Amino acid sequence: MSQHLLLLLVILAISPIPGDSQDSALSPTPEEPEDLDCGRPEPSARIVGGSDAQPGSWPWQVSLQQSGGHICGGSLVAPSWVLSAAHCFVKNGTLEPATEWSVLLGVRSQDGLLDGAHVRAVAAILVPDNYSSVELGADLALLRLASPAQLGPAVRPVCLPRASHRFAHGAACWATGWGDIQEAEHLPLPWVLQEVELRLLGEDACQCLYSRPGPFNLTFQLLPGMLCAGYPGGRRDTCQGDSGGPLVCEEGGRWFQAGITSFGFGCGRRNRPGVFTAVAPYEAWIREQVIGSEPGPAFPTQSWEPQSGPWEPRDENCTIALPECGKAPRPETWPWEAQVMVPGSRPCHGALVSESWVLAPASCFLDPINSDGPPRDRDNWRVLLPSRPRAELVARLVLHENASWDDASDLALLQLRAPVNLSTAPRPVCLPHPEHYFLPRSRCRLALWGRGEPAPGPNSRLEAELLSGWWCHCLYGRQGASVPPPGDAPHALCPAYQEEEEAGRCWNYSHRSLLCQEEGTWFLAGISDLSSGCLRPRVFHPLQTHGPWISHVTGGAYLEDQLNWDWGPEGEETETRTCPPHTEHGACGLRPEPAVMGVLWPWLAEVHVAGDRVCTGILVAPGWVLAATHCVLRPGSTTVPYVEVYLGRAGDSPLPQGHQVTSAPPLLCLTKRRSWVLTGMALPGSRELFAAIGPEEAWISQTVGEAHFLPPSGYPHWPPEGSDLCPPDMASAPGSPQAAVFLLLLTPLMQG
Ligand code: 4AZ
Repeated sequence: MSQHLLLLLVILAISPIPGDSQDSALSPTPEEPEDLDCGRPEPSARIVGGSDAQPGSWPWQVSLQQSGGHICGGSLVAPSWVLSAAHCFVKNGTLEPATEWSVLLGVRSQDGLLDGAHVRAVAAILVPDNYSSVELGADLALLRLASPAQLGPAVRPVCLPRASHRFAHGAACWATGWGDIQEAEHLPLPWVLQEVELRLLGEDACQCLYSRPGPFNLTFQLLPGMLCAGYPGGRRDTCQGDSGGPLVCEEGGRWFQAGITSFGFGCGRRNRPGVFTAVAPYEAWIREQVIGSEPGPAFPTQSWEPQSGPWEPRDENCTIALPECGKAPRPETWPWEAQVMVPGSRPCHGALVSESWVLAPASCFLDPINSDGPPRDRDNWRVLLPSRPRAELVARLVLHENASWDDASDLALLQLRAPVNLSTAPRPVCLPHPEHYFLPRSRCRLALWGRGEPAPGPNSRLEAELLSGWWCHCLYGRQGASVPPPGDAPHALCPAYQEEEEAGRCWNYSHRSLLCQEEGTWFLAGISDLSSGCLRPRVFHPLQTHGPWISHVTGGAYLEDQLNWDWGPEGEETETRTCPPHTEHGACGLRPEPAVMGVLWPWLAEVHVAGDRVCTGILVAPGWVLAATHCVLRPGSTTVPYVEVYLGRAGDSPLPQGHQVTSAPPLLCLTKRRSWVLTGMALPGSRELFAAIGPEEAWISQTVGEAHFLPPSGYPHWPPEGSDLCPPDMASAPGSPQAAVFLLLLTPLMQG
């Protein structure tokens, strides 16, 4: 503060006697006699990435309130008139009554009123006839106050631009408001007015950014009467609650309102600048509404001659900011890989999510005996990052509030004592926004997470492919549960991957993270504690639900918009679905769509009989495989030979030499609800004739207990035309031969 005063005195001392030029810039121009002084804060006197405004610096800023709560911003343009956004007042196509609103003037902090602060009732709300929704423009409103505002140091009107006014592209302007400071994060107490410097973007530059699909695969057409301000790299922006507030630019010592905060895709996102209603094109509409009002708003002429010609330097037309996160030059080394070294325990693997923060499982730091708090010797903790000469010190540990009882929230954030310079390495991983939809078949990898150990061999960074959301949800979900559509956070992510063949048993490492790639950029998509034993596929908890918490704690993690919306030939999978019937062990008859990584038919079993014959079995319950009698028994023989059953590899590994395939595959049919039903077993020696399985229901149920039979209503509908599955006359024909089947009870076979 003292420095500022000093600077002011020096300038006054050395500036020439106040000259004509300065005076003319500050006073009303001759063509426009103004009786209302505008756009000048007293000289002494939801924004994302902004800072607290000084008292009195934005004296036209008002808060529009309903029932005593802040809803939108606005700007005082004349003693009895406030300019704001139409969408603040129009709900479901109808204008809300003016009596519900009040206007708070002359405030900086919403919880305590300063000198000059006062409230006015609203007499009328005026909205252009052609306003319908924010994306279609004309998002402005004029509020006539029930009585004029008291002008003073804390309450002054802003200048409005004439229709001919041109604001230079690239000009540094300011947005102000009490809106959210990040997506889904309100301005904290004491609600001090926020200000942020934003650059005006040219129409072409803005249209170019919004032509690239954003959240929900949306693009947006910028219309006349709109303008954009912000940065291709994002981070500084307006947000929810700032709507209706002003975007002002200083010209010739006066502040002109260039825009009204209207909307945007999210807040502070890369390549998603804020969209504002341009004020200048609405000069005529504003003048028409305030006719007869004395004094009305001031429209001073622009103090400099707008040059003719394009406003936009050519090379600025389409500057797309590239992601700063998630780039890995070689997938063998992750530049965000962080190892947290806590004395006395094994290293804990986490991921760098910003210059100063590492995300890791909270379970690494929770003391199982003294669960009240994390270990106290944090001074001795170290974080190892790639390409850093020395280990980093840890300043703070923030545990997720549900960390100790919810595996999906087993997360902690560690703040480094000093931020690291981001380069090729270390570089943070990208985090998904809550609405991110990782497409089925996304290319992913499993990485070390928590107190994991590198898997032996070349598979230590396992490749994986994401299975469809429907399949994953239903496999572990409930019968009849509805599957979250793209855009709603999924409950689970299921990657398919090949475990090391020779192990034959599942990993015993504790945790893994799931990294998925979109257009060459890696996202941290999920985490898993792999506690689901040997179940395949293992479920990963999606990280996207934690984006807001991570943003809140770190204030600057790299959340990145979805980069890929290419569904491929399978088409969009947007229809809401419900899950098919379940056994107590999960869904039966579900087949991943599209088929991936060899798990084409997850219930198929290779039944090896007496070391040389092979036939197909069907997993009908955990521990039970159904096979045709003729496959297991030799004709005329009644002794059961030595039988081995291989699960989860049907068809994807070559058979050993000298084996013969004994029977045709069983007949499966697809039901309306997309589960597959075992309908028939091949008859001996035939590839076309099947014996119906239905009559065996009672026997199978009794023996197995847990097998699931579909009720008759769930019975197969015939697959689409052109499909050669399930010939109806054979599968359902009355009098078809009865299936002769064996049920094989499985016992685990240990491999050397
Ligand atoms: C809103 O919801 C809103 N980042 C306002 C501005 C922006 C986004 C949303 C621009 O009021």
